Amino acid sequence: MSEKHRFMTLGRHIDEGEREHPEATGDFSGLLSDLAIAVKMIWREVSKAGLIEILGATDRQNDCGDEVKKLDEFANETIYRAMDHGGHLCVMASEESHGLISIPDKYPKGKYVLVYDPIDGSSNIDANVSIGSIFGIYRRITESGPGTEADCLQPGYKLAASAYVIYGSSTIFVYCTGDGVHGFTLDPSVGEFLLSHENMRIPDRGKTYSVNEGNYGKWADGMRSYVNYLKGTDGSGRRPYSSRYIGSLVADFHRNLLHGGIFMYPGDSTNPDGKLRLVYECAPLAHIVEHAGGKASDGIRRILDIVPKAVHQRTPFFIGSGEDVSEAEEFIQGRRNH
Ligand code: P6P
Repeated sequence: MSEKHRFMTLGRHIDEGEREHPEATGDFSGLLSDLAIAVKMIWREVSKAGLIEILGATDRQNDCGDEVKKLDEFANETIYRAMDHGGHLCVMASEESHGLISIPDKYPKGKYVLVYDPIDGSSNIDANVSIGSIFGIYRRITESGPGTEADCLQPGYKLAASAYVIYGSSTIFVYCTGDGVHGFTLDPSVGEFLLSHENMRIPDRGKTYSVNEGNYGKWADGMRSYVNYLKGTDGSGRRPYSSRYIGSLVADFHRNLLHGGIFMYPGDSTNPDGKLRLVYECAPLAHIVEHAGGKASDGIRRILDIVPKAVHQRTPFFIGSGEDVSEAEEFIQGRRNH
């Protein structure tokens, strides 16, 4: 890493990015900085989750039918409170909120939209497995006033920024504003995210695949053929891939982004659209992986081209190294069977 970047904080990186865009008003940088503060507050609770009464479940299910953990609720509230008064946003949408999240009347409405999964993989927190947060930021398409559903249902190629945080052995904030993908590792001793992964690029092909093979019996033939091909059990005699599945989307994605590979959550006979959510999980990660040289599709269409019809809409999801995702598409589409 260059000397200049040895102590590059997330805040400075955001500001330098703004200076490279003379038309920038500081609004976007302010939004990203507010988000970084919210993430640090979530990290503080996640890092103590085993020590204080924030583990366990609430008595609620979210709109996706998932059991709401206390940490989900805390993270959702923390992001909302950090972001609702800065004047950068006109509306928000979250996995943990049934409808749209309005900006209170007393606060100014901004020109951006925030869609987010506050804590993804929270069922893993009591097992001390890495979990994550996922964010997407759009420019509003309505003129003024409170944002609407149309502002939240934009295709992913219109994302102005995307980010994820992985709360693991270290906490890393990875973001993309269209000018490369950059990772910052939290130094708890100073409370700053420091640049640790500059210009992240995913290898064109990996050696690992991530999928819940417990669903094998429910998959379509193309999906089964592809996984058999990866495992070398299709008689091709090729060198098999290794299976790596944490069961925490951000953790599986982050590993594949660093080392190459493919993550898959396909549709199946009981859930034709799979489990993962297009707007606030798949599209932001697809934005990141494409800017890192990778690929993301639903098996047929580019994720970023899909126009959402509903905030909590699910989609089959194939994301990672470009050559691996393209190969998966050949099998899924029946253009190849070994
Ligand atoms: P399964 C966690 O609950 C999550 O939403 C993602 O983080 C993860 O990739 C997926 O679900 C795991 O789902 O059905 O394999 O347990």
